[in-house]
Amino acid sequence: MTSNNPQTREWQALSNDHHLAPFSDFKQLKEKGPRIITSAKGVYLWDSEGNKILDGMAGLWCVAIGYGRDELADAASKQMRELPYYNLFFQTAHPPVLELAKVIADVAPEGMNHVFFTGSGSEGNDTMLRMVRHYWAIKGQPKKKVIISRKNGYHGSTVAGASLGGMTYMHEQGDLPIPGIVHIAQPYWFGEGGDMTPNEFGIWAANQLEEKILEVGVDNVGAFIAEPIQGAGGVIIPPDSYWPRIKEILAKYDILFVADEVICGFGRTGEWFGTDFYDLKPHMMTIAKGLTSGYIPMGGLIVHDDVVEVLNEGGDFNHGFTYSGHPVAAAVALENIRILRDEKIVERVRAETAPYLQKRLRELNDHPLVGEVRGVGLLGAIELVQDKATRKRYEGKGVGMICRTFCFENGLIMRAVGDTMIIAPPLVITPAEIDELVTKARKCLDLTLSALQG
Ligand code: PXG
Repeated sequence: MTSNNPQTREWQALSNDHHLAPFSDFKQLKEKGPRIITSAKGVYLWDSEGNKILDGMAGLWCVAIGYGRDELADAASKQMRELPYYNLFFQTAHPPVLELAKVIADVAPEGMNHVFFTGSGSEGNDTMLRMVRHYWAIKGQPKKKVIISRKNGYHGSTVAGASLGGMTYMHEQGDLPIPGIVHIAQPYWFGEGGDMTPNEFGIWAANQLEEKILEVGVDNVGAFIAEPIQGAGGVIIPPDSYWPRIKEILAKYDILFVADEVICGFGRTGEWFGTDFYDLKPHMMTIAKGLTSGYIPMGGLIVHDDVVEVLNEGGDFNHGFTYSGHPVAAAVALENIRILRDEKIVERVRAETAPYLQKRLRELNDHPLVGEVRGVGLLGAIELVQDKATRKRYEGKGVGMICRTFCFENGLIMRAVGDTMIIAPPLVITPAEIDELVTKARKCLDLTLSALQG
């Protein structure tokens, strides 16, 4: 992005000279220069050029209560003055982390009453891997080490997180996955369902779990991890048949089920957790993002009482981070959850804004470029295709990136995962703002189609 604004150019020069950005082509970013986001309020961002942009991605799926809530800033400032830091190692604790653990247990599904805090979702999943293996070792089954995960799932960017994730382009860098992590097919009917109906494909995809358990040997399998709805993989909503069949398989074999709730958690589906939405019964749930609305980094692992009972017999769990349960992050999370509850934001998503967004988004089905619109809660995906009937893509054209660029230029952040456009706006988005989002999305689809034809 070339700019005539000297301030923008100065920041871009700093980026060139000193900054290495996540998930970026460093050289290409130097040539283009990053867009500089300078402020935000509600569902809107402003960049250093003065553009106002509707943030259809809630930052990176995290800003649940919207930008600019003073209450969170005040909670952080108060906690920083009172107790800016203390650790939870060596048998100490502090009030905010204890109060937060209780509040999370209040909103979490039944039996999910204990929380191990981390600094991020990736660290939450690293914690999960070590805790699962520790759990089975305590139970006298130390061979149950293997974690089954899914292709194109996302579980973070640490060594364990990226290994658990099923992103091949991440595995290619750094010899991943690490041993003891295996992947099965994802329930992505639109992309991989072939001639099967969605429900036939859902059963097929779920059965891959059973096949993998039998192939690895149930005595070697510790856990299955999955996002209730894959986020970074492209807002993959499983066919209706998928989760019920997975539940049957999980009930049949003696393994743990870990729900990665980093995106679905804290209201995204219109329920507090994705596991509530699909009525799943996890043993552990990874959380982050919506826990603090992204105002400050924090993640964790919610653990079921049955698992904790076993862990209680295992002596020291030799694991933890300097910033596990950081008091300032805990104070911010407490205030964030207070707002979610007091303002009935999750209820509003369920009753009002999710049905409205889903209805309005589906109007885009009539667009010539659109092969499918799907969504749940405040999650949505729009598949861009050359041929609706056969679900054939525009090969090699980078249609998703073309559309994403038009969105940016027209004041809307909508992400592209390949040729799938995805949205996950702040949970406080209003019906009028949803209208604006859909109007802008349609305009950008039109511009993309014209660019392809021109
Ligand atoms: N699990 C899930 C389901 C996630 O979406 C993580 C774990 C890792 O969380 P941390 O806090 O360590 O980043 C995530 C993170 C994308 C994108 O491209 C998504 C995430 C992170 C970065 C990029 O959509 N999700």
